[in-house]
Amino acid sequence: MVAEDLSLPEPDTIRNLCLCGHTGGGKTTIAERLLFAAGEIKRMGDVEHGNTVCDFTDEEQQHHHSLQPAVIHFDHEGHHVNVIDTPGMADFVGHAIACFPAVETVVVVIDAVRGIESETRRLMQVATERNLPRMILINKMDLAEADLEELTNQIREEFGDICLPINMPTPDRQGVIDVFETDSHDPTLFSSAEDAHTRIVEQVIEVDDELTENYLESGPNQLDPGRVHEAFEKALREAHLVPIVYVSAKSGAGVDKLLHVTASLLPSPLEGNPRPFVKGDEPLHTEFDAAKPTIAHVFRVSTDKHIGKLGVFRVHQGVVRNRSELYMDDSKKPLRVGHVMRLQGKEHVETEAIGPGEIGAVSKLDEIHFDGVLHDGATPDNPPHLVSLPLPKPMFGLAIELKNHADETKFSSAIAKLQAEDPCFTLERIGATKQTVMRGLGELHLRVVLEKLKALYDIELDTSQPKIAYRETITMPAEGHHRHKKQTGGAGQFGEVYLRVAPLPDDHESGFEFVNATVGGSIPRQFMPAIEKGIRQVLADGAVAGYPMSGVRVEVYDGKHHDVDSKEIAFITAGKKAFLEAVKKAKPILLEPFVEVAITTPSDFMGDVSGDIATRRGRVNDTEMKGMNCVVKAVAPLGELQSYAPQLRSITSGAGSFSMTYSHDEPAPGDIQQAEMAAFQRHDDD
Ligand SMILES: Nc1nc2c(ncn2[C@@H]2O[C@H](COP(=O)(O)OP(=O)(O)OP(=O)(O)O)[C@@H](O)[C@H]2O)c(=O)[nH]1
Ligand SMILES: [Mg+2]
Repeated sequence: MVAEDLSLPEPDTIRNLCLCGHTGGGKTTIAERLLFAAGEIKRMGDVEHGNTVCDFTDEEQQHHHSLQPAVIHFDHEGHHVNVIDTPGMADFVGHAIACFPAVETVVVVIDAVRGIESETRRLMQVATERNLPRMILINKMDLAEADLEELTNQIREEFGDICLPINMPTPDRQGVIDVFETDSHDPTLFSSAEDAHTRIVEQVIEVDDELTENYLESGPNQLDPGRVHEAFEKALREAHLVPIVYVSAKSGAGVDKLLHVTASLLPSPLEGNPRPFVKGDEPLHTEFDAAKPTIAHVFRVSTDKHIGKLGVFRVHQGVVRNRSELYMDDSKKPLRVGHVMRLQGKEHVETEAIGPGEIGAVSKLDEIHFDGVLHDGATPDNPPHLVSLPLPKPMFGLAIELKNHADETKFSSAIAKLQAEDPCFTLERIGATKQTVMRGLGELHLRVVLEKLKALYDIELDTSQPKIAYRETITMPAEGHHRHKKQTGGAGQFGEVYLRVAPLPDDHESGFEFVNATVGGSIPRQFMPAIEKGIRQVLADGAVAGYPMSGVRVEVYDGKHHDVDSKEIAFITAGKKAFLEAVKKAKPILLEPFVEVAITTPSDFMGDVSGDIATRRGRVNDTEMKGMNCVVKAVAPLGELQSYAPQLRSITSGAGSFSMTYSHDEPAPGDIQQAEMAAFQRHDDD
């Protein structure tokens, strides 16, 4: 009833897909082509001219790349289709992954000439981990140099035999022939339509025992088409099938079939895998029913030049209505939802409501934030929540300082906005190095942040390479002692502590253990927290080089107190100094962070890339050949990779890319340790 009042699309007619994949594959051009084919735009823009629907920000038009997700929608064959065009560059891949909870199907776009690339692998894997049906779209089939047969084989080799063409390119590359719904005998560019048909039908029916039996008994022509269709959805849901389609966004070849596959075969919200919502500790099963309470997940927040903050959400249950009141997570006060809209790139079309299964946006709600849930009951203790899935951890850092210190307040509010928009961007003050450090996924990521700060907020920053965040630890057991005695006028201060320190194993959970091993009340129990506090101050500020210390077990085994003069402050000082003495005898060292890096490069540059990694104190563990490319996997110190992006570009003529994640800590080189400790000593003596 409600749905009819508001003329919302029925959930079974909705299709939500996310276009993702390595940069340059043509995602934005595909989105443009789909809008054109569906009659939403009269002329196709292109990325080079910066006039596409999806790459609408100044920064995107300047860089000729998508830097943030854009949502578009259109109707086709009676279906309402939402498509999210995501950025493919490794620096912005967090934005792409953040959109996954909003869709039923992840469409991984592969460039027909460049083939499988690093982000292709990463996105295929993340979609699998998140239990999302996948489709592979091979784009640029128009290019004569594209070996479509070889690429199809490589895809099957790398991602498994579950990857099967659902249509086949014609010999002239001007179109495609459906091979799933029809048993065509038309000529194809490679293999044959008959073979492709048999293979995909046999793969699909494997998920349905009865269909398989019928097939074995009476052959393919006796299968009930409705059941085969159901089996297709099941095969997608169970990751038993990843259909491959061939398209040229440029010439339009294969686009009609892509639209048909989207409307008739890809899962609707009702057919997709359910998203993992919870309420408290209980799983929450959402239903795509307009009459049920609202549950909408905010998967993106952006700032629009004209309308301010925009929250983009996917409705998982109920309806988000204009002029209604909704709650955000555990808020106690309702939010007034004033402007509900559908998005078409930068265009916002105001609408009465966004129904179950759909994607929409709200503006002018300051409280809205990334990964939050809009719902319609005040349940501050027990709000519905979507189980958050990990996004890439930002490791690339830049130390920053304001050019103009009067911008301080403006800067904090601008940073808060940028952080709300970008889940992979952080800003932290590092006590050990006394620096403020921005972190992102790569050099370009942070460059775009700096551009935005300048363009939108008129803030300029000086940047430098961040100092490395070393860590202190000890390497052998030792003992320390301190007697703190002070007599100033009236009451004095007295506390005496004997303690032992010992290294903890690397994988110790918190990296610190404090044990009271005193006997006979030499130090009354109530002073133990004071001793621990003194030790923790040293752990935070560093003992030998000014970096945080961890990996230490401390055992206080003896001491003395004084009935009148023993106070908390006396034991804080005694604990601190006894610990410092012990640490200095326990062969302290500095550890530095190591990262695992995966570098994708054309094979010609493999030797140069590996050689360069060795000069950065890195170790190559593995090299894998993938067609014309290879992936070099290595472990290297983070500090040596701080300016790796431009370096790799110059070694590989711009074709190399890399990603990195934290691995472990290792002792820093001896000369660095000595220099850091000497510098700290001087500073400490001042
Ligand atoms: N020949 C040919 N070129 C294409 C096709 N599709 C896209 N291109 C070109 O490929 C380049 C990259 O296209 P985009 O649409 O920006 O690629 P993208 O995947 O959105 O890239 P990112 O936003 O960086 O992730 C542009 O120069 C397009 O004109 C195609 O089907 N054939
Ligand atoms: Mg793009």
